[in-house]
Amino acid sequence: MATDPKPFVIALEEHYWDAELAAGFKSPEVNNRGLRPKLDSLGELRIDAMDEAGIDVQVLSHGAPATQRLDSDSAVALARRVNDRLHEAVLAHPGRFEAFGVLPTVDPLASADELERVVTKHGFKGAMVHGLANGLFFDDRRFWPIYERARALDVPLYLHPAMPHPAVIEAYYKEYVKDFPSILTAGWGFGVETATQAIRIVLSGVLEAYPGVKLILGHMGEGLPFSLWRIDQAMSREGNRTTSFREAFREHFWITTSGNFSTPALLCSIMELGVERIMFSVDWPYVDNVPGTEWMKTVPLCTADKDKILHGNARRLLKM
Ligand code: GRE
Ligand code: ZN
Repeated sequence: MATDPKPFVIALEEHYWDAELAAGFKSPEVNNRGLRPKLDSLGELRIDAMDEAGIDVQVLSHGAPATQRLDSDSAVALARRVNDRLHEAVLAHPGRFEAFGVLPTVDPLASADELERVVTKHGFKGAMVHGLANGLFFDDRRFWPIYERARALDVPLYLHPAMPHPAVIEAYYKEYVKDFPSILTAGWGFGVETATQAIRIVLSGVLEAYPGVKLILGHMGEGLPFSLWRIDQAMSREGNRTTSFREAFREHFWITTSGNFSTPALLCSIMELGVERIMFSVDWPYVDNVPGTEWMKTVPLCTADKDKILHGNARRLLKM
């Protein structure tokens, strides 16, 4: 019996660490799990792990918090160096890597210019921002020039989580951090804060100001597809400004499967957003590649829909 040919696979939440930028990072998760060699690799180790799982292309992005906790003027020059080195890695492995850049969000206008530089000069596919930018949610008006430029360039901004705000850790999580450190990250804290970030962006008016803005959420939309009906219904109740949350979310957001290989969550997301809005990703090296591509073989979708998720939607959104 003929077996299906291996599908072409693009994954777009795949992290690395730049040695200079990451020199100041403290990540118990990376240390405890021995992830550093994988994060450091932009060559053989990484490509072997892609090949083992049948992943053809990784769209590379820096690991959290990337450049979102830099608070001095030197952030602009550092972000440029990080992006230039990433560009070298992409050039060194033709066909295997693409890139999302880092932005020095402490300076929003310089961030807009850096986005334009990496897209037009380096061929980057957009940029990723990680969690709160020095304590500010990304809907803050100071960041709107970044949305304006992303729209002008027609590239997406990927909203990735980072360590939650210290006041949130103190109020919500601290008793559990010692025994369950992942409550702060992939276990819960990351998703709640990033979903909040997305909700605030929809409510802020930035999407009406720049109607073509395209945003990506990882982790199967950080729970928002499951909650979309309820958020939309509640935001439409008397006393709220008139808005269609659901419509705005469906128009501006794409989601990836990074770190969330759940068939029920995928089917819910398809029902809420449509299969065109969902793109395969792993979240390597925080999550292993093989369980991701093996999971996709089991999802109850036709080949045409799987192909959209595995490569077609990414090709269209990222113009690959
Ligand atoms: C992730 O990208 O998923 C991630 C981090 C940092 C810690 C844990 C984690 O970037 O899952
Ligand atoms: Zn990630």
